[in-house]
Amino acid sequence: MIKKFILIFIILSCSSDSNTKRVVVIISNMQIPFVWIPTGSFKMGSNDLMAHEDEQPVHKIFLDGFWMSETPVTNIQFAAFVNNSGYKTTAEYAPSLEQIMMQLPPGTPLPPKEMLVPGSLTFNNHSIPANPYSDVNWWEWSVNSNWRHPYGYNTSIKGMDDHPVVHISWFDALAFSEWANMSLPTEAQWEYAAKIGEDTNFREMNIWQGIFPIDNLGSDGFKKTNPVYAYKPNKIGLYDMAGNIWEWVADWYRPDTYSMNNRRKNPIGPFSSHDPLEPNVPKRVVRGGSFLCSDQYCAGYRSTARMRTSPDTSLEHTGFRVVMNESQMKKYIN
Ligand SMILES: [Ca+2]
Repeated sequence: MIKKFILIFIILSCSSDSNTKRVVVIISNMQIPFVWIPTGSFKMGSNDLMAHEDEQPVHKIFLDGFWMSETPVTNIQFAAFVNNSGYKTTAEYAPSLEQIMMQLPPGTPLPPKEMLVPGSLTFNNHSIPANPYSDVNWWEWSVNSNWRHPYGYNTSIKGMDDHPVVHISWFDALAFSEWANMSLPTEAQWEYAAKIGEDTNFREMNIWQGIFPIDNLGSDGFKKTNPVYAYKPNKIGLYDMAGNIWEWVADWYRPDTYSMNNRRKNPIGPFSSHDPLEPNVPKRVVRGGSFLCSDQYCAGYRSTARMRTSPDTSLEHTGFRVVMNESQMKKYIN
């Protein structure tokens, strides 16, 4: 598997003041920088005023050290994967009627034919302010939108090599990570990396300013995604752990995950999903918030905030990053 790659392992930096270890792995002539997240423990979840019930109870977790990609996977990195493997993303296939109906409550009328074509979900500006109890839907089915064409077939990612890849389903993220002999972070790994590096620059991130979802003021410099090195890293050297895009993690979503047994060390999450709001739809967790998160609405950029999405859903604000344990990294060294 690994032999198909051109492998080079470079240690770029090892800063004595921050103890940050950073390496760059090259796969198929594409670079992925990684940061070492040291073995340790942390308190997962939050009792803050803004915390939701699914962020509780706060509980102590022990994690073995791991390598985490310094940034979300970018367009140029994902392109290397696609060019090497011929992989087609979920959004590039027409969904079957069966796939759609599986996710809808029994008795739902058949969807119109225009739904059964390749496409993805894009954000649609609205004229009605949102609140957590509103049923305003700001997502629309965008025919022929996918990671190469984020807003329909006539749009492209030209000039966006260093933006995070989006319109990525959980299956797409998993396919990339398996191709590269890497993994998706567990939810615990993701939160640990976010908290251990939680920084003084908390407000320096790409989220939504203005009334959501009406006025996207872009006063942080970006109305959509940002290049992954546009903002400062957190204290451990990771970029975009808050804002920019939601990031898939490996775990199934359940609101009561933190009350489950066997969460003391290296937890991998529940074995199945349950979302009380959509019990027919299995969902995986996404973390980190996106350029669509506002202070008034989701505040999903908080390091403990949890969101969930069906694994075959792709959206213009969702991508991923990857991790490796020590043995996975050793395969690149040897
Ligand atoms: Ca913004």
